[in-house]
Amino acid sequence: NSAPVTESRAGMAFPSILKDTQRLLGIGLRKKAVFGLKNIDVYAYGVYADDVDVKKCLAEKHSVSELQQKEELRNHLMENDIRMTVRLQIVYGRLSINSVRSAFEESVGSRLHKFGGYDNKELLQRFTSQFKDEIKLPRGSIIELSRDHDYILHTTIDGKEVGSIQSKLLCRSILDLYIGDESFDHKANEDVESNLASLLHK
Ligand code: DAO
Ligand code: DAO
Ligand code: DAO
Repeated sequence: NSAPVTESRAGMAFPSILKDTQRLLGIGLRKKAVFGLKNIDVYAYGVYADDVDVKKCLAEKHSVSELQQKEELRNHLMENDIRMTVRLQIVYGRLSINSVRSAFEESVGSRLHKFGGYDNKELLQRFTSQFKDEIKLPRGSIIELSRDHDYILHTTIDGKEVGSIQSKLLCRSILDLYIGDESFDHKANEDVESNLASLLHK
């Protein structure tokens, strides 16, 4: 089945397959409280993983019984060298690059700290330096954060690559925002868990 899947709350449609072999496993919504007043829907996101990599990894490294727990499947996906993409589709059309930078430093920064155990300012700056002032992100813009083999993170905006960085820590931190235990939207975690479980039992 290759029909797009629509995120029901923001009404954004996600292709069910990306880059030929990456399958949509879950959809979520990133909200943000502004001025402590109201929540805005900032972007909808879709999490994809390469079918072949997922199956290979599950078959080679672990027996089914070890990975019966759905939560373990989700962690397994984040921890291993599986090609994955998080596709962000902008809902809030008035984002400034400064607010993107500061949100990034806060959310990604907290994960770098969590997994790296130290402040990784240099890595953070290498990444945020990709965010040039002239970038515009109107509603409907598409940002893809794509983890390739060997933990290379490629960032594209509307299909154009804006940078790539090799860092296992950065890849892990980014994925944690979207499908980690304290992700932006637990709905995405549940989707990913049940879709992985069904792939495993196919
Ligand atoms: O939030 O409105 C929603 C729907 C979320 C469903 C996400 C899971 C879709 C998995 C489909 C795989 C198709 C190949
Ligand atoms: O622009 O002042 C503002 C309010 C919006 C803040 C939203 C911050 C979240 C940004 C993350 C976007 C990543 C593409
Ligand atoms: O929502 O807090 C968050 C995390 C945002 C990560 C988004 C990365 C965006 C990278 C490209 C932006 C280029 C201006």
